[in-house]
Amino acid sequence: MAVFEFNRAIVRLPAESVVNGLRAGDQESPSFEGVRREHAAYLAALRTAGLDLTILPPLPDHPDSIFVEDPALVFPEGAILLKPGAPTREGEAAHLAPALRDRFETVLELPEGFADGGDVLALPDKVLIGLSARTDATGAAALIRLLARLGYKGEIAHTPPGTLHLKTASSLVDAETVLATPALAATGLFAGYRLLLTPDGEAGGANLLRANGHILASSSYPRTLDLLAGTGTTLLPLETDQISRIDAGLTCMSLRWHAPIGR
Ligand code: CIR
Repeated sequence: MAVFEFNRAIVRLPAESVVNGLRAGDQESPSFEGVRREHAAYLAALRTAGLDLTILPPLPDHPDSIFVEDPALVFPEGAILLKPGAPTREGEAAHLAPALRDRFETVLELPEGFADGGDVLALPDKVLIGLSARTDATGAAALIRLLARLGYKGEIAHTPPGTLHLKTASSLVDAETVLATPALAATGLFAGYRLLLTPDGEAGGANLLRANGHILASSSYPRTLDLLAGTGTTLLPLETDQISRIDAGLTCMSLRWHAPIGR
């Protein structure tokens, strides 16, 4: 499966309420201007990587709604509306549904349980689904059945305690290589893949976005950027200081897929 060749993405502009976004710790809130600046740079980087963007309007009643990756999954074969595991994010999938139905002939819906898109890592040979505080076993099992309808093999993964999402701690770098935190890599999850480990103190750098020949990566983790310099991709370092205050990284702000020419 082609997992980082994309020509389309859906994103959503931040509302001012983004400053109240969920966070597991007691970090200071981001500023709206700061989030807007980081988000704008992110959209520019997606365009640089060759993606055509659909930009949805802000949703003031949903502070975390810029993180469109969590309420849905998209593949060339179809989309899946999920049930985010945080109660305050429950309404977000319904707001994404019209844009997905316009763009995909097949839009499936998770029938039971909870699953966040941030827990779903598509690898070339399978789709990993991390169990977390947001994704439960019922949701993961239901998701595996839906993935099979789209032609994908889903597999459950166990994420270390305290990890928000599977993709907080791991990312696909190329068809054979995964970047992961040492704690997640130690679970043996990525057997068969070449592993790059985030350096000490840089676990936050594990979330990056490979898109075509580009990698969008956080500029807060210089040694992780050094590791990626040898990957033959064009690095696009982005500031994440503001969004990281509400536990967000670079994958979560877009839904990306490869659409056939003309669609
Ligand atoms: C949340 O806790 O749901 C948001 N503040 C951050 C979501 C980040 N999503 C992601 O990494 N996929």
